[in-house]
Amino acid sequence: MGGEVSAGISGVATKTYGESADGFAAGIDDPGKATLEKLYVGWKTDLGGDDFFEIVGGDFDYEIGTGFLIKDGGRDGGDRGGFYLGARSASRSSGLVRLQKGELLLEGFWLGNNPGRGGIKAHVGGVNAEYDVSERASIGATYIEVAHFDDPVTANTAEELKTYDVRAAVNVTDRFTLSGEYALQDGASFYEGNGWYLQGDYALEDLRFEPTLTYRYAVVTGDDPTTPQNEEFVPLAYGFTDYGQWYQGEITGNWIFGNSNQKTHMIKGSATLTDSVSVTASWLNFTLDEPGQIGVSDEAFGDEIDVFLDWQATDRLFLSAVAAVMIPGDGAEQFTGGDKTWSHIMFYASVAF
Ligand SMILES: [Ca+2]
Ligand SMILES: [Ca+2]
Repeated sequence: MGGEVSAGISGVATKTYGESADGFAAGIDDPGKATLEKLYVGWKTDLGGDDFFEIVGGDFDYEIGTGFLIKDGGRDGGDRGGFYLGARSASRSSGLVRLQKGELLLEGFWLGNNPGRGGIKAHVGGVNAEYDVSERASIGATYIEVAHFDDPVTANTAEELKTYDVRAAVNVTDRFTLSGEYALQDGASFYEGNGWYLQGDYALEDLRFEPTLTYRYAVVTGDDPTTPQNEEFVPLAYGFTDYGQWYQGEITGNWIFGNSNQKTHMIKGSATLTDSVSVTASWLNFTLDEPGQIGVSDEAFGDEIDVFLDWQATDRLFLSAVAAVMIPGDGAEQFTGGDKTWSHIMFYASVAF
């Protein structure tokens, strides 16, 4: 049986000047670090048509679906700096087997995280299946089990955390796509979290600027402090696959919430102004699922408005500008003890070479 061998290596160096805003580098001035990112070998064999079998081992990128559960295995920020850039995503000491047979994709994975200083190393194992029901509909299901922690205290319960996930996407019409996902967690007679979302996308492709409108409602549960079980959704290794997904809100998603204890409405519009310039604007409304988890009584957390302008200036130069405001609700005011509107303006440049 013939096959094709692949291999890759890459590194990441980041530095934040002054104090890091992520709050995980307290006491460290100018945090920064160079780390190995990808280092893998793989083998893939063609099984005819679009079918293949593939095996990969080492440190590599892996994502499932929209990145709601698994996308980013690499810790950014803390002693490494560069929190917002999120340059690290590869998992460590990992393995993947993948079989595409007709409309069915089957994957088995063993993934290790890449924690920063003081972080805990863990592995998860699981299986993922995706199936194209028709040209217009696809379904997926994933099982993930936390398998190994290097920290005995955390391992005590966390090694029994199990996540069961199902998802589907349907092109209801040529313009309208409905998608959703539901993840249930249990294990150790302790975990009782769940996370889900339902999203509709409406593409006005025949209009000028080809605008797309999106509405999404997402729930990731919080812990009720009056019960011994942990009802908080454990967000695993979610990552960025689009604006608001899965950093929900530039301010709220990056700096406040880690994809748990929130119920979020999002309305998002995006448009392609020219071949190289696009604009995206979103409004997000946040409600706490369990205000008691963060010691407040009001569930209203706030509203956020984000505007993104992206410009592929040349083949190699990509520029982006972000403006965001977060208007805190009563719950956020109780949590922070302040009532000021938070704002954030950011410019981003990336050069590919
Ligand atoms: Ca990362
Ligand atoms: Ca509880």
